[in-house]
Amino acid sequence: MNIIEELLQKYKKLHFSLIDPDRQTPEEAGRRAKICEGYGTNAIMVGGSTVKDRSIVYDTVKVIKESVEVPTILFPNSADIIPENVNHIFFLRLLNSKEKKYLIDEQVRGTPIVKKWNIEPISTGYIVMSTSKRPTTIEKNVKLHKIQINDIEKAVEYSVYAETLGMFCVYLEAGSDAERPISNEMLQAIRSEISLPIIVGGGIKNGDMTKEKVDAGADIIVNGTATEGNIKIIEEIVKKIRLLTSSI
Ligand code: 1GP
Repeated sequence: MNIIEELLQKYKKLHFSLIDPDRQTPEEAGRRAKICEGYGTNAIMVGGSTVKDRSIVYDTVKVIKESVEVPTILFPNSADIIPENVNHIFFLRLLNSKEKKYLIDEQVRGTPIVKKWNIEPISTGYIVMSTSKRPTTIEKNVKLHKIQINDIEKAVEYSVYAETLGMFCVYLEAGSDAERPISNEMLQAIRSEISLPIIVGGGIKNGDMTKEKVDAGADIIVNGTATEGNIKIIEEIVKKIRLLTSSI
């Protein structure tokens, strides 16, 4: 069992807090991770679309691991930032990327590093949705086969592809600080076609949105922006997830 299977078995639905090493000192990252852990988050993800400096990632992972007991999982944007001190990595393939780099090249470069340091890879079909007028950072940085908010069939196709390929989970990404998260209709359609764990992130701003996504089929909710600002939202969101899980 990988770390996410273990957590899902124990808690049924999960919350992950994403910390971008570029946005604060490692000490501050550790402090924020500890607050999120206090609210009941199940794992700390470390990563961001722009971080390039591997040593910052190393230091951030180090302080977070010293600060919290929940697992720390790397959420990389390239093979260059994989540090040897992380125990788990989202081994991502950005399925709707037009760039070979995000489909295979970074993964091939990352494999020997992951092997050498014995980092647990979590094979993830990463699907980036375009839900909002204002393009998100990832939409600006990667050439995508666009999946608009109503392109339900396309989103289902990519998700079923991930399952067919034998990936462990799909991560449905609306982009950091998206104006809107992925739609409930799209999520329900994907849920009805695949049995993989579904991670949903981007633009989830409160408990009500969280309930909608969990009801529509999400297994894991990710918050990033909230860790940098109104961190209290994470308390509300985790409480909602726990409440929903208690009735499963
Ligand atoms: C981004 O899905 C994450 O990769 C989190 O998004 O910053 O909108 O919470 P937010």
